[in-house]
Amino acid sequence: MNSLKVVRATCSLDCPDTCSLHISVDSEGRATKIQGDPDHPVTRGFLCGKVAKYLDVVYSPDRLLHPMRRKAGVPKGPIPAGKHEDVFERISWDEALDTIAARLQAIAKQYGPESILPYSYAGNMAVLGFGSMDRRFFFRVGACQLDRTICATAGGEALLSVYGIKLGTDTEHFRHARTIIAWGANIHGNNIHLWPFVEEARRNGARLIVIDPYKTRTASAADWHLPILPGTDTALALGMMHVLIAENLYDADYVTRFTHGFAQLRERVAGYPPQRVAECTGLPVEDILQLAREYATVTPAVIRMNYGVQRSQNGGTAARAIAMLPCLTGAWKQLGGGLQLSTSGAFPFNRQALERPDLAASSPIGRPGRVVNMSRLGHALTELSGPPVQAMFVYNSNPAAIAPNQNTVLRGMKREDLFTVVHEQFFTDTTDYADIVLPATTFFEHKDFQGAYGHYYVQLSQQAITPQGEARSNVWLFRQLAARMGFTEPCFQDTEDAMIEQALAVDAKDSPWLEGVTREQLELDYSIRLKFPQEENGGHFQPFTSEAWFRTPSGKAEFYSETLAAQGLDPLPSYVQATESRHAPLARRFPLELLARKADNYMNSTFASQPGHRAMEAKFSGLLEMHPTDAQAREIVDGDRVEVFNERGKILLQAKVNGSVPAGVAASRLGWNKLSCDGQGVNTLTSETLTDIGGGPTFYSTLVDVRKASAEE
Ligand SMILES: Nc1nc2c(c(=O)[nH]1)N[C@H]1C(S)=C(S)[C@@H](COP(=O)(O)OP(=O)(O)OC[C@H]3O[C@@H](n4cnc5c(=O)[nH]c(N)nc54)[C@H](O)[C@@H]3O)O[C@H]1N2
Ligand SMILES: Nc1nc2c(c(=O)[nH]1)N[C@H]1C(S)=C(S)[C@@H](COP(=O)(O)OP(=O)(O)OC[C@H]3O[C@@H](n4cnc5c(=O)[nH]c(N)nc54)[C@H](O)[C@@H]3O)O[C@H]1N2
Ligand code: SF4
Ligand SMILES: [Mo]
Repeated sequence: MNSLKVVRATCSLDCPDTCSLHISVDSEGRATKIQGDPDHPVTRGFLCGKVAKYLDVVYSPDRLLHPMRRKAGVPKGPIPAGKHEDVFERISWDEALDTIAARLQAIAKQYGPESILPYSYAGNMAVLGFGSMDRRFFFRVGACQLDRTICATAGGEALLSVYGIKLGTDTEHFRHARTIIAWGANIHGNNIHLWPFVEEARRNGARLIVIDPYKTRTASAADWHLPILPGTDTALALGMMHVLIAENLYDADYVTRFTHGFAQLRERVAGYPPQRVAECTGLPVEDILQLAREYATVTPAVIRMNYGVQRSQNGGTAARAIAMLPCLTGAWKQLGGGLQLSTSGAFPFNRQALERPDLAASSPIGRPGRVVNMSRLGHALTELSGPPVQAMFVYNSNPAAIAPNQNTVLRGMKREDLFTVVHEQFFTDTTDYADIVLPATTFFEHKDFQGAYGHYYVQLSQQAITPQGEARSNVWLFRQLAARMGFTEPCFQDTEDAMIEQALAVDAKDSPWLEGVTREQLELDYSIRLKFPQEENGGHFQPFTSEAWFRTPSGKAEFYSETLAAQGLDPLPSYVQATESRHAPLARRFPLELLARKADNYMNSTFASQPGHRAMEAKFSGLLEMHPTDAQAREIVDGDRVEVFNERGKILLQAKVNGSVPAGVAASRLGWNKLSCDGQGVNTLTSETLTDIGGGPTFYSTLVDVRKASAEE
């Protein structure tokens, strides 16, 4: 194949690694190869198994390639594979845009613009694709503001409450650590580009410790796996602090200079002796002692916390407590020590310029619309009044599969009086409920740029090929729709390049590390490391080593948070059991704690319909992983068909009785509803309960019971 050029792009999937890519394009304009950039310090020339297969996705025969409209009288609901033509008829882009504009205008007139709900997340995580022209459009309409909580707000708020900024240990510095704790972090499954640094550290004698109720690929490869009971991390972190303080293993110098509220913390952790913590967490006393001692003495010690910890009811507090640990030991002082949850706070792009909230003043209501939490979509579509939601506009997301409390979500999406538009690459579970479907581009087919939440590089993504069929980007779509709605503000005509420049036009005071990062420079270099002044002076990027790093009210790391107290929350972490956990009253009816997990070979629900990805995931899809004790108690054997149920619904799975979960815990994985044996996804079982901090979802606080399925099922 005569590859004529190599286009430099960036993977825009929702992944901390944000890989820098080389896409080879032949003389016919067809992409022939995708590779990781060999010179990028984090990508290091390799890709995850999911995106190594991305050409199959771009050129899939199943791509949604033209705008379509639901045929008159065809009810909303699951469409059997290959039957889309029976439900939808092809229309032109002109007709689609005119129809949408007319319907949105009519709905806004009748019910008010706040009856229009945008629904998007990070199917596309690049800066423009994630949120730019779309935000301008919905502010100008006066639509609901979507609170984008579905992933990371509990942990994000927790980190902010301690440090005031979302920064962490540099991925590239993990190689210097001697103790690495993966805490609710499936590094090998979800964050594979951290793995080579972990391995390098281990070659130099480091130990990898995994704290996760599930035996992940990471846990299997670790030196030590602590299978903690779900939702009990706060107790473990406080127990470790108890030991650190009792045995004088903390760094008094760091604590005095850089922390706030140590006296109160000391008092609080006194209530968490190892014996009590062992009862909460299911871990032996000796392990808790050893973990604390090893963490404090085998240094540099770094914690890779990921968002698994905060997907439970008290997950905000748990993330907060874990985030405090390196402030007690002073781990930040050593190169390779510290903690990483997210690096995203290092990239404060100019969101005001991108999103233009000021446009809301020109909307019919003269202000930004009401706020709707995306983690309570079921509630929003079935119960919200004043006004009810009458139109939903979905892009970058597959809510029919990924949102909690699925039966309620689907009952809402089935409403014939709800006007639903879905902009998608594929016919997903969500397009099955659409009135209009619109074809979306992949990152091969549009230009964008990106920061990251797992490294410190800003990257450009060039368009590699012309869009397939009539696919169009998110930016293009909302630019066109704005014109049809008669919005005359010049910002609705901005080009991609202009918007990249606007995003990078930042105040040095707010965004010191973006200084000198321009579109022109990105066009030359593709990937630019943030400008950390320490590195320019020959030193290293080591956050939280002086007072200047902290952006909290006290200017220090806050063990005690007056801000949380003012919100009526506990200013210090304390362990509270979830409403859906093993010792809660509800456990008498539904005694098993379900981990409604992500799949290793999909990206949330993305790729779940791709044959190559399905083959990689086949060993796990449709399974309920169980402990032998729980299986025996229900006379279930490996391979049995089982019904998993709670008050919200039931799903059919196949029992896998293995050693991957502790007794009392079960696990299943996210995928497409319509590709499961009963058409129901794992989120049938999850609830709309929100986290203690940050209003996030609680996928990992779910109680269920299991029984053998009857023969006819
Ligand atoms: N292969 C793959 N990669 C992905 C994704 C994917 O779907 N597939 N999703 C992407 C997305 S959206 C995100 S947000 C990132 C980050 O994704 P993560 O937040 O790392 O993902 P999870 O797998 O939800 O959680 C990590 C681990 O936390 C564990 N866990 C669950 N409950 C608890 C608990 O109470 N305590 C502790 N200690 N651990 C717990 C889970 O068993 C899991 O192994 O990954 C991204 N990368
Ligand atoms: N049970 C359970 N549920 C979960 C989770 C879990 O761990 N367990 N994880 C949660 C988390 S962390 C997250 S982040 C959410 C993720 O939820 P979503 O953000 O909805 O992610 P995906 O399921 O990957 O769906 C993204 C969709 O966007 C489409 N897309 C991609 N690029 C573009 C584009 O440029 N334009 C448009 N218009 N569409 C595009 C893709 O085809 C895909 O169908 O799921 C949450 N749901
Ligand atoms: S999904 Fe993550 S690991 Fe895979 S190519 Fe994209 S950024 Fe890299
Ligand atoms: Mo996520």
